[in-house]
Amino acid sequence: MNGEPDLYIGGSWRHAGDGATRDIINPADGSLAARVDEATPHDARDAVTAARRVFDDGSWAATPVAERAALLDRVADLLVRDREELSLLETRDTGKTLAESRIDMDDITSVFRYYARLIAVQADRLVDVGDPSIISRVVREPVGVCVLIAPWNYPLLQMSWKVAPALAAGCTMVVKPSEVTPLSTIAFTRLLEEAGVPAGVVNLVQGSGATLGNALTDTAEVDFISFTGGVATGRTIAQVAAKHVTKVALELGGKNPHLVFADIGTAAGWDSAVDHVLTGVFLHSGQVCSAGTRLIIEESIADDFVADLAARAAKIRVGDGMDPASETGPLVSEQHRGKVESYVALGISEGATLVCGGARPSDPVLAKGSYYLPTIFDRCDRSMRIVTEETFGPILTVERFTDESEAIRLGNDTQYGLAAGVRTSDAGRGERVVRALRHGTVWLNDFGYYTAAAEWGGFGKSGNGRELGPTGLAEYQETKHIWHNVAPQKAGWFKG
Ligand code: TXE
Repeated sequence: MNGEPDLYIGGSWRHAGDGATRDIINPADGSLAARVDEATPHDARDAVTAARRVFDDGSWAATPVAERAALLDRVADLLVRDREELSLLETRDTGKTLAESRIDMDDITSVFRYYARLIAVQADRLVDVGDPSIISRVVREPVGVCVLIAPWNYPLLQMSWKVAPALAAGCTMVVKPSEVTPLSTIAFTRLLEEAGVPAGVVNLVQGSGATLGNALTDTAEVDFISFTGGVATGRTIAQVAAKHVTKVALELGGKNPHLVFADIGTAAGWDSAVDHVLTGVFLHSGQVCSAGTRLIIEESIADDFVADLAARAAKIRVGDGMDPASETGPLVSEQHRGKVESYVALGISEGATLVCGGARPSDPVLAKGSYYLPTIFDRCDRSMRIVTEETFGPILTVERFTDESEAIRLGNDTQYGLAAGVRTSDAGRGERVVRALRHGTVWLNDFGYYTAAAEWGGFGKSGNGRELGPTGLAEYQETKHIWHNVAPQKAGWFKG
């Protein structure tokens, strides 16, 4: 970063093989946030080979779990120490508010602590085969060399969901952050080195996915690819991986419904529902894979609810994430703002009713950044691409229903299935609806929360595999059944 080497391969820091660099832009004002090394495919292949070599020598996988757990705890301690520095980098790189970056860092710390605890207590499973001379047990072993590819919306958070269980399991890995937002991952890799991660266990390359993708994925040296990003890239990675029958886990975003029933009841219930719908979609300017971008609301309350939402949305303070007064920051890049603007134009042309937003902020102070106003489209339906496609921006669409079954049908009528929210004061209805929704996470009378101990991932085109929780560790492990006969006899099948 800024002259220091940024690629970490086989335990050494180095510049890109061809000396290339990339300018990282601060989306809050278009300024240069940092200049970083841009890896070549050759660098990426070196990183994979380094990870392979270290995995194959067996020493890391053979490290006692107590030592690996202690290492994860040391990483967590250093994350606490460097919380502010990492948060500032994350905000400068992504544009998200500093308050959000600090929450990210706390969450990352808890992910490392969680996997330190989980790996320390994970036990082999004994299987009773009904024969006292047979010891049958199922053990867990590291899956091998992992390629971990993260996106730009939660750069270090998404990466930590992969790195922590991979380290806990005893894997080696190549880490590739998004080329748009590599800064926190570079700093984090230095932190891993300081914590004592052995050379070659974690290798870092950054650069364009299109350029490095094949070197990282089209190879038999890799055992597992964990990817978070867009559907198109996920599909490409899965296709390339299939050539080598490489295991793949994909988290590919969502188009997440938030179902609001008329029985939300009291004034407090109403205010809480408005507040959660608002936060669920406009936090981080909608650049959240689980953002509640589709409000699906009971017809009888829709007009009043949308009016309240629009009034609140218009008051959201959009601004530089470094300014404590800002409630949400810019979009991650000019290019991404262009995509969001094209979706707004599409929504208008498709006949949706623009209720608020639909423009850049007029404040001249924000003119140099990639800002966009919270935007609501009412009177939407499933024929509109604005309702079916992930815009990944601050855009809420509103659809209306008249009964519970229609609400469920609309909530499930998506190619994705990452997350959904339900608001009702009727507990029975709440339980019925959450069970009927085909999404990886469903919040009932809440929205957006997660914990390191519970699985995260999607149904449908939101991907496959799970992160976090025990399953998030199992992804990085192979199971092996060991059948040990302590009193061998003849097999006795062939008589000759
Ligand atoms: O993501 P990409 P993009 C969605 C969101 C967004 C869209 C596209 O809708 O508008 O995806 O975003 C690396 N082989 N999400 O284009 O390309 C790339 O370098 C290997 C949802 O920015 O999927 C980066 O590190 N890697 C999402 C990572 O893939 C490749 C979060 C993600 O980039 C590659 C972000 C290749 N061929 C966007 N091509 C979520 N699930 O939360 C690219 N990459």
